[in-house]
Amino acid sequence: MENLTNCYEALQPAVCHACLFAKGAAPGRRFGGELFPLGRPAAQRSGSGGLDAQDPAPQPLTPGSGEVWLLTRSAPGHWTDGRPAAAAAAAMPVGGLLPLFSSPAGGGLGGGLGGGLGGGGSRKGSGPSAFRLTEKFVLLLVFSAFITLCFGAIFFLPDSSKLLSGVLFHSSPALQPAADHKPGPGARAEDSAEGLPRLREEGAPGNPAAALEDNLARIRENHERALREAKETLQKLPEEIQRDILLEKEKVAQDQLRDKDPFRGLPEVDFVPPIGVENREPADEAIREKRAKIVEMMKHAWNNYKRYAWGLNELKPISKEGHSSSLFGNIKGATIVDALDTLFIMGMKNEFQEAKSWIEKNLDFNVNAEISVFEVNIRFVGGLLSAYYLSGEEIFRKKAVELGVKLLPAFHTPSGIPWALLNMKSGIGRNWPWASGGSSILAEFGTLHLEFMHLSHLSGNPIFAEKVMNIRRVLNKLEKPEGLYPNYLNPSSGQWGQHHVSVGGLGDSFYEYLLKAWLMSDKRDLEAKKMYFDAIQAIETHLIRKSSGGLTYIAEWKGGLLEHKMGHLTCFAGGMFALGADGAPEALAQHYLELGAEIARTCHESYNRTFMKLGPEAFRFDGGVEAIATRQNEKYYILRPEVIETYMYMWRLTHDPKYRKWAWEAVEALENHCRVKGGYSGLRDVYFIYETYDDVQQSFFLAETLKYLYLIFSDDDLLPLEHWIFNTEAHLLPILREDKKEVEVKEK
Ligand code: DMJ
Repeated sequence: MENLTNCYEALQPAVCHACLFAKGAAPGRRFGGELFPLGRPAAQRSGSGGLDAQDPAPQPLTPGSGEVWLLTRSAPGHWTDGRPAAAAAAAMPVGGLLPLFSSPAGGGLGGGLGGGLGGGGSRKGSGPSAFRLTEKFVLLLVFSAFITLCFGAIFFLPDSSKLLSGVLFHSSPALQPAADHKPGPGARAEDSAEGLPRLREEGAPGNPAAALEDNLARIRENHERALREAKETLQKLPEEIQRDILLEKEKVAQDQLRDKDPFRGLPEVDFVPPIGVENREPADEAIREKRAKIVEMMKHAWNNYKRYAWGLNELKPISKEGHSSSLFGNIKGATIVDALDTLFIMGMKNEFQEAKSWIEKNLDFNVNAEISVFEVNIRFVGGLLSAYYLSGEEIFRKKAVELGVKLLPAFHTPSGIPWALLNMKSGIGRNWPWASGGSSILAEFGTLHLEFMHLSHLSGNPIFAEKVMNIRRVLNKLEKPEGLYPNYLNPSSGQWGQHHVSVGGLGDSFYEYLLKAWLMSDKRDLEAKKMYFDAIQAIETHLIRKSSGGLTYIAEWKGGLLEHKMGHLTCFAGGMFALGADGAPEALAQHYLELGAEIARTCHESYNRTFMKLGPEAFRFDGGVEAIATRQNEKYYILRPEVIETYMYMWRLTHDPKYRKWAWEAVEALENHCRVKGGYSGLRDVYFIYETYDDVQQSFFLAETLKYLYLIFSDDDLLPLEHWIFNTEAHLLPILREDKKEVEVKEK
């Protein structure tokens, strides 16, 4: 804040003596009721009484603080001390309207206002405070204009970021605007928009100056690129520009036409019975009991949903009514579709049939409301595909393809990178308003691949596969900063937005889908494999760190600077590293398995260090803490699966009993703290000794959390990993074999 201080200093004595600051006020002097000090006590100020933008809201003055006093304004033209204007004016002593004049002789309030304050009445007190009301206002106006100019210069001059980092925050290696957001309870939305410049603790490892230089170079590069593009456009004749626009429009219109009616009906397919769905009881009795307990939990969640929220998206287990999230527009039945495959594999046959007949009669996609393309894809398309592959019931294939077609207009953008939000009736899309310059989100458009490949497979129409392969083409053409994928990509320009990188919210399942695209293709999609291993190598270099207490964590990267925070969402990565280990270059296979184990351990610690033994939404490794949430708004747990998901992969891949032990700890914690009469609820603070419920039973609790728990206490031949891929919502998709087609598409 020093530049503001300087700016203020420059005014002295001409303006500052007639402004908001007063040093050395007489102890105990106050008049006419309460006055409000501006900012922190003088002792905490830096420099010479500078105005600090981060000062808290005005507080009543403590006698003797020698503080700056600011009167509040109750109505235009009326400055009061918090009482009605008239009363305040009547009681107003010397300088009462602007009591902040100090004597040039150094008397300050104590001197300049001394008589007035002491005498408590005369407006015409001694000293320079005896300005007339109008003069005071003129001075105030001049001062405000000057302050506005100072701020204007800082924030609106070109290249203000340099000025800010160089002047305002010159003690910090670099400055990042923080805009970390995530839509929806899938918590792509859970991070909040802070939108303020934020200091980072650490620059590029070891060299903050270099990180700053890098940032500046990047800014320069962006400016130059924009200039180049503008120049190119300017060099074109107006007719050429016109033609380009027309071509662009035509392309989008053609796409729209083509996607409108991609089918004249679904081809017949031969259903190939699924592998590994015979559900044998575990031989070990203790394990059998544990598994039975998890089925009982599923029944509790399902029955309460059925009882209080049937047909609606989710259940509010405390209020015992339905819960609707805007992520699904007005599509209904999220819990029903999300739970289908869990019901199936747990052998809850009647419930599965109930769900199926609800879908036949009620699941309707002709909704005139915006939906999140990502959420609808992973939960609804994924859930329907999975139900089809498990049961062979045609209705699920039909509904999945019907919904897939409805999602196609999201791809009508100049680059083919889909919009985040789509009105399924009008086909109009747009992006989250908070996302960097109108960008689409990596974890959203990067998490369509598996489902869309299967839609093409089951419909015999390549259009879905083309759409997602085009996303990959766009990504592959772009240069990646340090080999990393930024979370934001502008669908119009096809260029990156802000250079924020995360393996948690906004980035997470993009990496997951690269790995799984390769596995799901029966390891034939070598491009996906390369993209995955290149990406995680860059992640390891730039984002993965070890705490002083020996915990490995994945930080977030913002334009070259690290934020030492790991989200609950990021915990899925333990399972991902372990699952991919097998395909890694030989020397690295063991390393990736160990990395998976390390992440699992860290995430377990994040659970273990809470009162509830359930993990917070985000935990930090700075300011003297490790794996602990420090901000109130990061202490919640919304029945998320990621930590248990990682236990599941680690159990399957290592059979280390500690993963079953940790999974059971989670079951006990869920039962002790999240289970209520009306179902299961998320918690607002996992460090607090009493449960404060968020009153939502998330649909992914049934789709993922309970399914992964069930698998941990089942034998490996239930849904073997060599045959099945779990989408990011834990829905099952079979590996697509080249030689042995699971589904034979027949021409009609
Ligand atoms: C789920 O919807 C999916 O796992 C998604 O990929 C991320 N978030 C939620 C659960 O936390």
